[in-house]
Amino acid sequence: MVGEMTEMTEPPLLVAARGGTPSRTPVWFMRQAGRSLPEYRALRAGTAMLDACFDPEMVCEITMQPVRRHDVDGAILFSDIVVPLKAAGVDLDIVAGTGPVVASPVRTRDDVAALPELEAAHVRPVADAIGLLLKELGNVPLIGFAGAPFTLASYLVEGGPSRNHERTKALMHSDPDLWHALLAKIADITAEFLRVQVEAGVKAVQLFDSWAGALSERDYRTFVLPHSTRVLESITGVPRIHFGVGTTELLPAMREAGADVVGVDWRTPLDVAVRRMVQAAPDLPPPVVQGNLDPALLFAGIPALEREVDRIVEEGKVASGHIFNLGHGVLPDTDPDVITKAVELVHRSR
Ligand code: 1CP
Repeated sequence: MVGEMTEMTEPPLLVAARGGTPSRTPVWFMRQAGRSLPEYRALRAGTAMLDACFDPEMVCEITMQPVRRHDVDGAILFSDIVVPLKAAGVDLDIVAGTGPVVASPVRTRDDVAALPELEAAHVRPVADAIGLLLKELGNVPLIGFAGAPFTLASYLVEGGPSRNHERTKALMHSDPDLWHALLAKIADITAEFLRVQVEAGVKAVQLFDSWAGALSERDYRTFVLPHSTRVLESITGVPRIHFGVGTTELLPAMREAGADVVGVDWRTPLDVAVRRMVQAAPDLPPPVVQGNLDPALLFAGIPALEREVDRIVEEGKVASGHIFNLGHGVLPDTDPDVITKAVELVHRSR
């Protein structure tokens, strides 16, 4: 009886994440909070991004805004991948229009040795925000997240956003020992940040390795996979989503890292993505996938959007479960009403 009750009320996102059959296709959008919404811009006016991330009431309100508007099946915690670095004491800022900028890039043995450790107390405001959110969200699951070691290393080594990640790749290949020491330290920070979020009550976590697609599969396996694996394996009790952009070649390896759900960008059709992962691991059931509408399609008009949603839902059927999402984050100029419409279309599709 208790089991039946739990089954009945388990949110579609969590049912899909464990490979069950949800009552409707669950959908949420990466960067649904804090990008395209006028109510977000109004609330954030006059507050620096990182100050907002350490203000529990503001984090709670910004996280709730897209949930109220769009009827999405998941809430993504409003934060940023550099929050745990900042909290631990790394001198960095998020510059509007640019992104994270690190005051002293990390490139030498001394720089790596000087990287601080993250303690739970450093990110207490994030845990407090999660506490507030659990009271507001009802049955909608809260998704916590962190940046994966490679993507965070890229910001630390380059000193900011980078197109080619040349200093990062140079460090990786010229001094592998130093590289692994750096990634091990970041993995500790990431694992602790996720542990705090799970303990505070998030119902799923996503590891964002946004820039992993810049790597060959060989380099990914040698220099990144062991560290992302350690992070994902440290998380127990909630589903783990593993996402990157441009990762067509990396999907089997990203699954191997210990993901319950593999995020797929818009370049690879979901059925092709699933087939690749099944071929690489024929003894496992097909994976659960998340994705993969091209964020630009939210500008293409409703008929085109509807066709794409139907195609993606259909292609997702070969997976063990499908959480609908974009293939990357919501673009800043997206019309919020189109996002609401996309959610409706996903929920209506079958
Ligand atoms: O839905 C949400 O918006 C939730 C909050 C969220 C998330 C999940 C933010 C707020 N950032 C992130 C993750 C994040 N941050 C990623 C991984 C996801 C992705 O690939 O999009 C990355 C790579 C970052 C780094 C970052 N932070 C960038 C990208 C820079 C680059 O290298 O191109 C930027 C612009 C930021 C700042 C940022 N983060 C979030 C917001 C709302 C903003 C803009 C703040 C401002 O400029 O005032």
